Amino acid sequence: MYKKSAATLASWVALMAGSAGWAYQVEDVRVEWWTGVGANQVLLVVDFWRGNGQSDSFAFGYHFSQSQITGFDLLNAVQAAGKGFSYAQTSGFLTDIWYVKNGVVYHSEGSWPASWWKYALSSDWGETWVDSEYGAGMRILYNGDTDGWVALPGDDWTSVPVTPIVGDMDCDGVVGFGDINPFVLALSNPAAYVQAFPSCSLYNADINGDGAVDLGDINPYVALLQG
Ligand SMILES: [Ca+2]
Ligand SMILES: [Ca+2]
Repeated sequence: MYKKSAATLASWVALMAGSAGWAYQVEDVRVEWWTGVGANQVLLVVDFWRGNGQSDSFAFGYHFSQSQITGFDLLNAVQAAGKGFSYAQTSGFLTDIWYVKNGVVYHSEGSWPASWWKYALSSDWGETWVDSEYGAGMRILYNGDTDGWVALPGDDWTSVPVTPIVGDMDCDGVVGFGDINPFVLALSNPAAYVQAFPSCSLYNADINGDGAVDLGDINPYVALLQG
């Protein structure tokens, strides 16, 4: 069954080979869940770092109706959703972020000078970042903006958050031919996948976004490659 699926996927990807100019759309990002109501949408990307791959990066979506929000408004809204995300701050400086998913607790503490949370801003859904020049209370987000937090060692001033991408199974930042075999491996033998791609996230194979990686993700993956 897996071989057949892989062959089907390969044929779809062959069709799309040659298409160039891949730029992140909001649909490309593996968003844990959305909260809020309104026509405007922004993303919060949290990278717990551990080598800066996708394995411990998560994105959260927020809908709102007001014209603008602050970085802290976004953090508070995602925390208020009560779905496993929480953070702590002292005097306006973010110190800790936690995320609990499927019983696994992701947590990083910024404890200067050993470690710190960098605040980065994006206007292309987390494909490219600029370091924020101000704190989350002064940062203003509009529809289409993305905020990112990445936990860094104290001597790292340059790394930026890694945005988790749906279907990017070799975590090179794009979805393409090279992702098919890792996708099949992730479904058929998750432990072997994690061992082979330690900096990647098994959850990138959760194409239908139901929290599980299983056979139900095959058809959505074909559709994703097709689209
Ligand atoms: Ca890829
Ligand atoms: Ca799934």
